[in-house]
Amino acid sequence: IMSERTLAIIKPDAVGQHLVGAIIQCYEKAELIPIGMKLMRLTKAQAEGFYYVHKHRPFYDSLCSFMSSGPIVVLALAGVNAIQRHRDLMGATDPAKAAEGTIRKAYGTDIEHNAVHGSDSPESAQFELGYFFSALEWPQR
Ligand code: IDP
Ligand code: MG
Repeated sequence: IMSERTLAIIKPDAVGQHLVGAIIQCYEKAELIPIGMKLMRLTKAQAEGFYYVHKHRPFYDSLCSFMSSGPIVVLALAGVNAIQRHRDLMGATDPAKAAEGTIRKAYGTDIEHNAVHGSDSPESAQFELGYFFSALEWPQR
């Protein structure tokens, strides 16, 4: 499979615990190379727009409050098979069920406060990258 792009978010729990550097190091060690990166704080409406696919889930309101509760770091990562390899590196949604060596196992707190987000398919990666990055922001490299 060719090099592809995926969207990663270092969530407010992890930024608040000063884990930004440690988590970016995990991406780089896994050859998931940052090609876009920004620190920002979402409004609740912006979080709701990002997670609209979960609109009917019971955890949607709580999730969107959490995601707008503090700063996040949003990254575009590039690499071979980046979407699936990033999901594998993140680990299971619930940190208690995540495998040893994954980011959520190391840095997640609970099923909501689980340190990181990652696109789960080419379709979601396209939507999510476009939600945060404009075409003009990609470096030529
Ligand atoms: P994912 O992040 O592993 O793809 P999703 O099912 O897409 O998991 O859920 C999106 C986010 O919603 C999760 O990362 C987590 O923060 C939160 N979440 C998922 N399931 C629950 C739950 O059962 N209770 C509370 N929060 C949840
Ligand atoms: Mg998901």
